[in-house]
Amino acid sequence: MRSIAILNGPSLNLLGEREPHIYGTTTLADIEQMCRAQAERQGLELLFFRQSNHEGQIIDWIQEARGRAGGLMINPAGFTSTSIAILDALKTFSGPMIEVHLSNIHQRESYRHHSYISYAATGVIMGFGAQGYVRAVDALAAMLRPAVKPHSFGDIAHEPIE
Ligand code: DHK
Repeated sequence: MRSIAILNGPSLNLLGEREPHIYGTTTLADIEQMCRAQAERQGLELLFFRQSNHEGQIIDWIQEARGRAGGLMINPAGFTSTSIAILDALKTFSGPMIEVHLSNIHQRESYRHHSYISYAATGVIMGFGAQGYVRAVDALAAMLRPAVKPHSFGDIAHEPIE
């Protein structure tokens, strides 16, 4: 399935005004536009881009993504270090999954260093600000690309170099 879903956790609706020295000045609406543009460039359908301050709502959306989206991106925000419930929901999603953080959580307070989400995530992108979301779209696109069988197209680029 060449489709992805993107979820955002608590207080990310305030991006742009919330601690801009840490999270930058790009708003969540800007990030959504960046992700939509990148998904289109990558030939991916962006099923939904959503944000909630409520743990149960995020879990419901993860369950909605099951069977509909091929890949998932999540910035769990403050739920990163607390939510076994979100981890359990993510474990029911079988496709590639990228955990994104705007900031480098390992440079910050020690209580932010542990991520329950990482137990389920295929990979983690952190510290690149809004660009991290765009790079995560690229990573999902690469993982959702149909595998190319070497030499199957008779394409010179696939010929072995002797
Ligand atoms: C966002 C938050 O809201 C924090 O709770 C996390 C994450 C870091 C981010 O960098 O995107 O600790």
